[in-house]
Amino acid sequence: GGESWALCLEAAVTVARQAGVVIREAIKDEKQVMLKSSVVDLVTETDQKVEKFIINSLKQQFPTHSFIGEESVANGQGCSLTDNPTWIIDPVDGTTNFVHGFPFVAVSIGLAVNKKVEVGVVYSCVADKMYTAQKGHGAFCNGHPLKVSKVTELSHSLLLTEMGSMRESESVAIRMENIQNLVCSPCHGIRQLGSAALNLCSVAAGEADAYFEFGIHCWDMAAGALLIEEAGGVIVDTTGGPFDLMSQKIIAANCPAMATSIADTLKEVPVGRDGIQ
Ligand code: LIP
Repeated sequence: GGESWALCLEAAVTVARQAGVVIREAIKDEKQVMLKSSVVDLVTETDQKVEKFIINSLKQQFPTHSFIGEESVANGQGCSLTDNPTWIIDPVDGTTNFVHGFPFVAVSIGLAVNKKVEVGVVYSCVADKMYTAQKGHGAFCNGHPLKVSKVTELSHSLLLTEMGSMRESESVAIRMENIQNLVCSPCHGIRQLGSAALNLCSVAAGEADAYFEFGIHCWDMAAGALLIEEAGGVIVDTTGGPFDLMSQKIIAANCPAMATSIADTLKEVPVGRDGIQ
């Protein structure tokens, strides 16, 4: 029931803050960079160490729960979302930023129950901003309530997106075309800051009006998607249809009209599906 998810929120905040301290210290140091799916898909010892720390800590408190962690999945562990309470964890969202010392990095922790996200925590480590949400209880940053912006016209919007780490020229070409069409639509501007989780927090906070991306993963968006909804925004698929956490794509917007305008403009980039080997 609601009571126990509040305890989970508390546990997630505590562990995210502890993880954030480690990341905030390590961002100043020399990093050993390793590669995952491509030469621009990076991982460091910090990602792996922090993920182990988060999972061990939550497992101790919630031994019956399931876990999906970005680096565990990269190491061959499962990524299947069942109805069992499942923690969906990105230890360092914005690993490329982390490697370069660009200060937009976050810990993202979501808890899905019956495949619906009940708890979401995103900790922006360098800025020391703790974003929290529990389904039905609102979204907050350092305890202050969040509210999406009131802009309804694409022509008045500030948008966020990312190129991601899929660099096959066909897929990059569609991404560039999407950006071109939105810029020419026109919109006020498009930004790419390198952290999907923090992009979602910015839309939840009303600092940007929408965010879209093709090629992200459930751990990048689980927590942030709840923050958007609890701040009064909407999450849909890039086609404008219902959002699917495992679909590797998302439009997060301040209002349905904004989401529709973006969906109508976007051309689909072929992506895979989380949870399929
Ligand atoms: C990354 C994101 C980045 C996005 C990528 C990727 P990671 O997460 O935050 O902004 O474009 O799709 O998922 O690998 O740094 O945790």
